[in-house]
Amino acid sequence: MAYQLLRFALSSRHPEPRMFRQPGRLRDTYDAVIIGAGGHGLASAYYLARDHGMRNIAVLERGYLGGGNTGRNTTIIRSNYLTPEGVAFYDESVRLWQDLAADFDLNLFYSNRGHFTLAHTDSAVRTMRWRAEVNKHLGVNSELVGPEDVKSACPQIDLSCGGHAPILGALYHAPGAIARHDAVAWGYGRGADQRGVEIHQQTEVTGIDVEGGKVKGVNTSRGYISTPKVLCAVAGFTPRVTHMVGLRTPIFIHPLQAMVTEPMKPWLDTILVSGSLHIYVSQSARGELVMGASLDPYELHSTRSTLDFVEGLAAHMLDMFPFLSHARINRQWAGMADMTPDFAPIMGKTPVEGFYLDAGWGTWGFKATPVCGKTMSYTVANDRNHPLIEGFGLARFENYQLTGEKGAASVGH
Ligand code: PYC
Repeated sequence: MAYQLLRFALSSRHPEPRMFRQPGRLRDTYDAVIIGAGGHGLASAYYLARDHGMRNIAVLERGYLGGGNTGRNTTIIRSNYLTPEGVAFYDESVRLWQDLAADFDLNLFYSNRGHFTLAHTDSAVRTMRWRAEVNKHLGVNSELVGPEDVKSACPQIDLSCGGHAPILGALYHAPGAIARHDAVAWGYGRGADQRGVEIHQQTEVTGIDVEGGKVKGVNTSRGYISTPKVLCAVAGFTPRVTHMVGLRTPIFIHPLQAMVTEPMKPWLDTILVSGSLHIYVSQSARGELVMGASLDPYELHSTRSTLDFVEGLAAHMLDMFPFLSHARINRQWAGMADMTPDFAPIMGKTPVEGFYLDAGWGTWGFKATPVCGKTMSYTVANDRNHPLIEGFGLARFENYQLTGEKGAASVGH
């Protein structure tokens, strides 16, 4: 049996269909170029083709599809934000997430878990109450709950957190979910490809041609392309691309690390977040505990991992779950987060005609993948900002009209 299986696997008579084509040569001209084949870039390409009939599009990726922050995050999906703009935007994303597997005909392992943001201080309880009220006002299912509700959802937790950070309450957000992150990029990539979009991996954008304040084309490691529209969706690399068109943004890049344990039997049904202990954790379909913490506290363009991070996060995990003291860490990794001063993204049109930004995704970008695709495709196709992204324009930093979401970041950064 094993031999037959091996023969079948190695035989060229039953080739596995590829998820997407590998287009050959770059064309000389496209109606739009998207820089970045991560979730956001591919989702924008997918909806441009599906909803706006724009198919002559190239997605250019310096590395490989989904190899940036799309494949490096901890897959949390939620809409329990603090500002009305944020709540409406992420709520639409949660709605889109729920139909995505059917749209793609691909299992995304979307799993609705419920999401607890733990409060260990009186002021954290106040913030959770505030978020719950804003959420409820906008029709989003969030409520302030007590420590006993946390214990009943997660009996393994030590509510005293080692005696030094007792849990006083939590913001409970029933729609909180997780999904398989790579599959999201594959689903959008395949859907875009089937509609005629070309995805060119290993193709670096080296410059953007702007004349008279308008985009004319892009220089790439494989030649020049003429195009009137360029969408920049390159989380972690945004300043390098905006520099090419002479735009300044207030984005700073910080590494964000994560790690997983060895697989274990399912025991953690919910998503738990603790701002004071700097932890977010869920258990994946494979049984691994997927964990992250705060940003590294320095600016750095690097995806290297550190022992410091494992030690700090493991110590805080043991405050909550002492029984994990023998759990082994299987992998750790890092991504690069585009941090903005108000912890909200930067989206939409820019002062350079034909240059659109989907940036500033800090530590909150994965959950927004579908709604970014929807709103950025609308914005690029119509050359008009989608109403849901009005609060996220670049000009807000000059007009002092910030969209302050720091209180809704998963942990204190
Ligand atoms: O904003 O939900 C979030 C998040 C999870 C991990 C990092 N940020």
